[in-house]
Amino acid sequence: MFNKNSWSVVMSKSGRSLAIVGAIMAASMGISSPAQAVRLQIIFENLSPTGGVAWSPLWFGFHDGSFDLFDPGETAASGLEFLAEEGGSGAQLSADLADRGGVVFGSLPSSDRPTDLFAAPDFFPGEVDSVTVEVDGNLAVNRFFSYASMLVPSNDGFIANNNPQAFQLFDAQGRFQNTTIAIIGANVWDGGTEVNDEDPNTTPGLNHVVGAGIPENGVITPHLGYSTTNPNGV
Ligand SMILES: [Ca+2]
Ligand SMILES: [Ca+2]
Ligand SMILES: [Ca+2]
Repeated sequence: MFNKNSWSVVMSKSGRSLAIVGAIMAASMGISSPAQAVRLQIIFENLSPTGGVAWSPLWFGFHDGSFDLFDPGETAASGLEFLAEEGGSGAQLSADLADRGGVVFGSLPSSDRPTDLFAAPDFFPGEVDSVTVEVDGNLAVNRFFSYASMLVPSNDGFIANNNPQAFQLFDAQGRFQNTTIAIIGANVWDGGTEVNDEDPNTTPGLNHVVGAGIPENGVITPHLGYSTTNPNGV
């Protein structure tokens, strides 16, 4: 179980601009000609310090640059809302991407390890796992990479790329671009869909009940970090 003092390390205001909480890397494992299938390894590492935050399985997808996961100041779409509130595999995001013609999408869970704080496919501090995917569609069209993951524990905290064209893993000719994405505390968003009461019953990673939580009816904003005055005392 987390305690308040330990898992506020990364999200404290003083640390938000400094702490690197995660990194995603994509490396080519087997390149053929640009028009053919490419095998990639996607690596997700939680760089939070001991006692820091965890992350739900990493959702990822490839698309033509038009698949925009969210906009700050706007209401979260249902697929992102579910991921931000419940974690999970991002199945609805994958379905949405498939509808838009994306060629590869999936979820990277973390392995069970003796050091895990509880049984979950979440990335606890220091954990690194990878998945191998084959991108066998039109690389020049499906060349942009997007990701999303829930902040654990939280009501509706998440990380994801706001700019759908921020990460171009293949250039216009389909040639692979080695990519590392560093994510810091200031890059964490609040989904605006659930009040941050940080009650264990509404907070995945604690004593969570799926679907529980107080509707926030808000918009996506930068996450301000864990509350230091919340009477529920996560
Ligand atoms: Ca694990
Ligand atoms: Ca956007
Ligand atoms: Ca919220």
